[in-house]
Amino acid sequence: MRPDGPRPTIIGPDSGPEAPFPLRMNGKVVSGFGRGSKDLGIPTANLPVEDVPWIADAQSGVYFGWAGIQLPASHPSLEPVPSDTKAPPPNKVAEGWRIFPMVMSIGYNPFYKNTVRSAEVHVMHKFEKDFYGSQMAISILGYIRPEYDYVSVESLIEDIKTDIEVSERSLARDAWAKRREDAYLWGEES
Ligand code: ADP
Ligand code: RBF
Ligand code: MG
Repeated sequence: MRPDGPRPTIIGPDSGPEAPFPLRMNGKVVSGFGRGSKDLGIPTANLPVEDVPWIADAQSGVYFGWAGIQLPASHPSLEPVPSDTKAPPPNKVAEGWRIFPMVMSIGYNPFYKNTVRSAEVHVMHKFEKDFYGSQMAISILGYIRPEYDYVSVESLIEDIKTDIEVSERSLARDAWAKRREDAYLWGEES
């Protein structure tokens, strides 16, 4: 159960992410349990975990970092980006790649008692439409907290909203913001 008391408001040192981060994974967005948007009002893009070498050893919990998504040419959220944008570079922007801050959970959703480990990413951006099947690449830069069971769905939602704020604040620092220039985020293997 979630412990009482205040939570840290920022994660990690100002100098930037520390080992074992960044942890990276990519894949095509798949269907999840169908309750992120319905129960919580917080959609999560689920990624397959089968081929991620580090995932079995990763601590279950809430993480944050940057996400690259390749949106299809028909996607209504595919706004033009300024031509001097470095991340992604112009040729990758033309291929539909965009970068956003993200917060995610890796684990078993103890509130819902899942039996399989999942990796699900909430992207801090308002999308006009789903992007199931899109290629997504993420760079995880820090660990926020363990996953808890909660007394109510409202208290789970409240903690996720705090996770979003903590992530945005943490990523806003220069050494953390710079990590959006990681080529892994626009589909280049590393
Ligand atoms: P599922 O259980 O299938 O994962 P969700 O209710 O969690 O369903 O919704 C997730 C889907 O919503 C994602 O796969 C994606 O296509 C879409 N989506 C829309 N906005 C977002 C967002 N900001 N972050 C993550 N996914 C989003
Ligand atoms: N589920 C839990 O059972 N306990 C948690 O502490 C928890 N924290 C989460 C934090 C974030 C930032 C996100 C995006 C999800 C979290 N979830 C947690 C998962 C949530 O239950 C799940 O996204 C929905 O059930 C949809 O699959
Ligand atoms: Mg989901």
